[in-house]
Amino acid sequence: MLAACADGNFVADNVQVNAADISDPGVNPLMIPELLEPALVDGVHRYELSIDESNHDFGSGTAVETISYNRQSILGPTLKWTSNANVELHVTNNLDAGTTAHWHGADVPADDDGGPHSRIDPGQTWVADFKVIQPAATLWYHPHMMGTSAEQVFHGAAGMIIVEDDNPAAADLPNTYGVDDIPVILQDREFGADGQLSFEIDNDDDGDLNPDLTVNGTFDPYTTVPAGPVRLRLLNGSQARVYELSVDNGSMVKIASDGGYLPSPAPMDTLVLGPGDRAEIVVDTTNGPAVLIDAAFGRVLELRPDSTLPAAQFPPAQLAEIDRITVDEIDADRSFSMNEVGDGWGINGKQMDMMRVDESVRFGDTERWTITVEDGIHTFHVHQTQFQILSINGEPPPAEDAGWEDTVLVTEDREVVIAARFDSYANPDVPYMYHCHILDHEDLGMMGQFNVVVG
Ligand SMILES: [Cu+2]
Repeated sequence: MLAACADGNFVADNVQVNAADISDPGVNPLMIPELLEPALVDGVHRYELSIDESNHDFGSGTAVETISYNRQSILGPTLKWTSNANVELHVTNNLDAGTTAHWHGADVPADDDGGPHSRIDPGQTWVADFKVIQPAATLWYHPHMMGTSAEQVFHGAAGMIIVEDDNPAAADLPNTYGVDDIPVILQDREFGADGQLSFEIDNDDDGDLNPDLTVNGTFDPYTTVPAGPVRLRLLNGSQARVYELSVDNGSMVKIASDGGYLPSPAPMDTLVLGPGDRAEIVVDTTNGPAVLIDAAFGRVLELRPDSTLPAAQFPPAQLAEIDRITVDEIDADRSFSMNEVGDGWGINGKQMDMMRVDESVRFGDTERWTITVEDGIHTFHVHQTQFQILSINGEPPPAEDAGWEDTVLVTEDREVVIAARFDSYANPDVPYMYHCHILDHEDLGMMGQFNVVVG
């Protein structure tokens, strides 16, 4: 069971983990996924992706069977998108099983979103094309195949997306990929006696929690950074694990939530990151090695400063303006109750049915959604839109949660009210998903469909 208190204690108390002592140095150099810049074809930013079976050494010397994109050993390349660019993503499925490619956090048309309806059969190529209409942010991509999302992501099918825009704040932030701007993809995994990955789905309240932490597919990593501000793009790509992160021997400020920059940097002691969530933080390594710590696993990542590397500036006081959604704007209300249904999980008493559209949103409306939990711990993720948190247990969100979000942690003790503007795209025929991003729960039915229709 998971102890989920209103004041934020999300550490599972019955799951043994292989924890790393923070007083020891990190053991393995952090793998940095390659950065994939687009090819420019007739003014369109074109990306070629394949999803493949692969092999990866997590640091133990064993060649472990994994799934990856573009023949990486694990995970996928980090895609760099530019705001206002027209992009075209070609995804070829080289697996023996069906898959999809979902752009998590991206505001895109429904038939380009890569949800369960956009199945890519083995040997087939699927093309998504759209304009990037959102500001700088850290997004990610992963399979969203009906019933097998957990298994494919657990085996390594996930990658980061970095959206860049012309916000002048970006120039004042650490922004050299892999040097002082570091992808940090957190995934817990379980290995069998043969050293191979051991996957299972768990219908427990908190999903399947695994005993070994991997960061970008590396056990117990360190990375060499400048002495000064270092930006970490945190992505919880785990099956079910919630992380409670802090920094030893360094300060931490949060500069961005799921959908982009906060209005100003928010100093934090502890940052809770649920499955599917992202946060960008800046850690100060001026005082020597700083260590990112998780409450369950101990050391996550050691940042080892090298004073011969040029240091960036500390974040400016102003990062971005956020147009807050006000109560006057609300056109419609909906409620979503996350609960057990049969042997699995559901929303409002229903399990996912590909043939049933659960909610219909009028194009142009601003909606307020109240998310409650009957049993368990969940992260509520909405496709297509970035929402704002209006309240947590009736209180306005703290500064660090007052930006744009697409995924939010909800528990029996944490009722969340969100609001979103559905003014980007309409399509009466292809729905978007809302679901729990604990992948066990998603695959066990905790998902629904909404479409956005004109009129
Ligand atoms: Cu859930």
